[in-house]
Amino acid sequence: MTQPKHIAEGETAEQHAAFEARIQRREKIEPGDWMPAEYRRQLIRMISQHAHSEVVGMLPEGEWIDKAPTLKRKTILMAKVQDEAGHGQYLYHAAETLGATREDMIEALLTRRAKYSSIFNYPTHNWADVGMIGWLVDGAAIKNQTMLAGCSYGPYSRAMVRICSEETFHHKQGKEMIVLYAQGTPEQRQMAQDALNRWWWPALMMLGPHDADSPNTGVLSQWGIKLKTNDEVRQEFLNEHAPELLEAGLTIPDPDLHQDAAGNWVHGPIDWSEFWAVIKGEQGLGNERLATRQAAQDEGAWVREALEAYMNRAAKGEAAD
Ligand code: FAQ
Repeated sequence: MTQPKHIAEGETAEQHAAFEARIQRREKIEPGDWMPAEYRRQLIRMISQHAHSEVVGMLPEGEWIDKAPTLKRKTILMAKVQDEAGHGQYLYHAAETLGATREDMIEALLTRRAKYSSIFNYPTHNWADVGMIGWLVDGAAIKNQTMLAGCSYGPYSRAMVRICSEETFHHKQGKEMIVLYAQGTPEQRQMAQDALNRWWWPALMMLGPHDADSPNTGVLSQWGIKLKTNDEVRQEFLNEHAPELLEAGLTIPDPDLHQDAAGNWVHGPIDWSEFWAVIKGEQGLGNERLATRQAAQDEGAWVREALEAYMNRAAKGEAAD
């Protein structure tokens, strides 16, 4: 007899019904609680990919730390990049509560078994890209993550609360920087516009395929992991950011952009072939990003070995300095 969808071998319809009832009551699911295997698999997939995104996300902006125009901007950028490393750590820990191991997650990233956000495969060409990442990329991430802060899995939702408060600072510093440049010298205005021209479409894409093409949204919504669909989050992002960018005096690179009768901003067609090519590493910097992560993994091997040796000695009760 074939099992109904999402009921794995060894699971019963009664267990699923009790689990669904907890979701309906908006109870948080905690690590030791019974959960469907598919709920666990989906969470590990999504949380580990989120963790990889934070870690790979350090690379495009990290390149600009030693090129920042002032000490103030350098300090802000260093703090931001360091925050992303911390977010990666919280998220790897959240995935570990579900039984995923760090080694397997890193291996999945490096062998492309796991994805990370398409947005971080785009290059940073000028200093305003740093501001535009803060304004648009953190802006899109916050819309998504504020929603995930209400998700049904306790450790993920709690990690999101802290991450969102830090991302809010990132968003504000990016917006402040771009608004300043948009009102600055002709060269500064051009730099801000170039950055918008390059980051606008990738920022819309990073919120995922349209709902009709999103295979995971159905079950994620059913189990209270996603409280809004990809298109709903994209609409929120668009409604906030389109008028603010226009007010800053910038031109959004979409001739079809308009507001509908209900006041919602409507974008033109998204080039999803670019999105998939960027994810696969056929376009953009995917291969370079993974090579950089592989090098970091190789160069850090001695630290992991030293830690393991220390832990083994400590377990035997041998004193270690
Ligand atoms: N890039 O069925 P759906 C940040 C994949 S953090 C690559 O719609 P789902 C902070 C998706 O994995 C940014 N792949 O998937 C920061 C699936 O493939 P799979 C990351 C993508 O999960 C700021 C397939 O397409 N945020 O920016 C992308 O329901 C500045 C079908 O898609 C998170 O990860 C994409 N953009 O919805 C850091 C938040 N979109 O896995 C530094 C958590 C989709 O089946 C600087 N994740 N795919 O092989 C989520 O909310 C969801 O996973 C979505 C995708 C909304 C990303």
